[in-house]
Amino acid sequence: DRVKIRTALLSVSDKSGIVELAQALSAMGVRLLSTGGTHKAIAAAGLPVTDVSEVTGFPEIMDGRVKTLHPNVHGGLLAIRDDEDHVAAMRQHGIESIDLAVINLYPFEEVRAAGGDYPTTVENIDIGGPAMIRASAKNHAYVTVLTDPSDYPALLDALKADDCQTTYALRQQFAAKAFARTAAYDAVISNWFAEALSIDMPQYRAIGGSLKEAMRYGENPHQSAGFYVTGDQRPGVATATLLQGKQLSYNNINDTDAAFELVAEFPAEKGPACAIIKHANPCGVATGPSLVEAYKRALACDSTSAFGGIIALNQMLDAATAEEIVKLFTEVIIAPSVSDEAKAIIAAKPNLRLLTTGALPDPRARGIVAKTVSGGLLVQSRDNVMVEDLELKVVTRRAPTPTELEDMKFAFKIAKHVKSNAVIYAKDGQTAGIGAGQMSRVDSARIAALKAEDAAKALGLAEPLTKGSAVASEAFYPFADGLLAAIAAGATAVIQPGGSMRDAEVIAAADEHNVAMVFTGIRHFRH
Ligand code: 93A
Repeated sequence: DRVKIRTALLSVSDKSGIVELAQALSAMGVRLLSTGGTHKAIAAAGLPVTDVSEVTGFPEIMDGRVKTLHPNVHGGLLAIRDDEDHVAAMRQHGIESIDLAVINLYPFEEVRAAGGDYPTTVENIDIGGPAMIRASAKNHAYVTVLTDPSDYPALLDALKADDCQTTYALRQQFAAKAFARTAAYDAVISNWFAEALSIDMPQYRAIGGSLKEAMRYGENPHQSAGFYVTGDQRPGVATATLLQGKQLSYNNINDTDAAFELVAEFPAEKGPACAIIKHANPCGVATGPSLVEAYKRALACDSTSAFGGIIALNQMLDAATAEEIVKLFTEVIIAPSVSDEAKAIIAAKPNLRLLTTGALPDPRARGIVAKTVSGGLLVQSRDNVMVEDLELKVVTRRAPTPTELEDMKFAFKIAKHVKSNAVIYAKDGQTAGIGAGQMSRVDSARIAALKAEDAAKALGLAEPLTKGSAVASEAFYPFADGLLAAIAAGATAVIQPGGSMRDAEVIAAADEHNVAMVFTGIRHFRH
């Protein structure tokens, strides 16, 4: 199963390590073939290298669009070395075997991330590179394919240890990596089209991305994990800059995403907002006259759970807010930006991860979300509905007051980001209690009320903030019991999708308690 490397084709956009690799291969007697730029780099180091156009008998044409797309290259990569017909074809057409292909692709991902214009981005779709990678990987019985400069040392170690030969196992491993690379590359191209054309239909987009980083572990230490980026330029955890602190863990990334997507529901120009997240659910969300007030009000909702949480801010982290945040143990802060003063304050907590994104993502943007199921992926368009865009229908005798209406909308925005069943009490732009992830809506209502009572005790308030609050339910009340639990906690206004068989019963219960209720017509399941 061992194959001796006699001829290698090197064609790389990322030229890091290529000269050193070429040098080592050359020293072992390997004949080097190479494309224009790579050839130049290797030849400049004084190494013997043959231009691939000598192999093809064809110059590179069309600005390099066609340089390696030729039977002499692909025949050399694809030939089955011990098949009589293949060998005869090679002899007849003067095709020579290529045993090693070292290829990395046009930097489509980088050009896209840098905001390259449409024609530049298109020009960076590599055609010949993936073709050679796939040909080599298919023919891994004979051919070794390298697609990642970080694998060069491993290859050289193997060659040096074994008379310039690779084992089948190693070639298989590199082939697997090669197909992962070309699949990821094409997925990113597909994602780019989807974004450029505002497409979220699955039939027009491949699901996937390229590996940004392998993490030390997943949700639990015994699970392995990786962070794949789709290349979407949406400001958020995938494109953020880590200003300080350790690499984010799997759970950090998940929670930080939840936090930032939630706070993005509050545009900066409408005033400061803060969301604190634990285990992908908010434990407090608030707006405020200043950012520090918004933070304090968010924290007040459930300061116990906020310990070790993730904080998302909808505007620049300032010094006053930073001073408050460092008083409590926090895992991650994510914000569009940070002032120099605030940065210095956060620096006193070197383990606190600080991420900046440059901007807030657009909550109305199209996009997709996916989750795995056994043997498959479930994909859907993202929930990009905002309560401001909905026609709210008053269904009770009493209409909400303007203040109640504001609190209703605030609570419903948050309900969208809370695991079902979600019940959120809110008052004056501050969550009073959040009930998340219960199998029964009544339990979520009760838990949220209990949380509000605890908060009132902690804050020394005479009564919980649920008194006179608005309550949001992310899906309809199937029975009046969930609503009655909210009313018992002191809610005077209710926002919910409506659409239950028993809507009439639920409305009657609200009317009986002089509670104002609106239907949104839209639900926000989050399972
Ligand atoms: O333009 S291509 O799609 N057509 C080709 O025939 C081709 N052959 C290699 N791109 C092609 N390549 C790519 O060129 C490789 O994948 C590599 O990224 C790059 C190396 O070019 P150079 O050696 O000229 O820097």
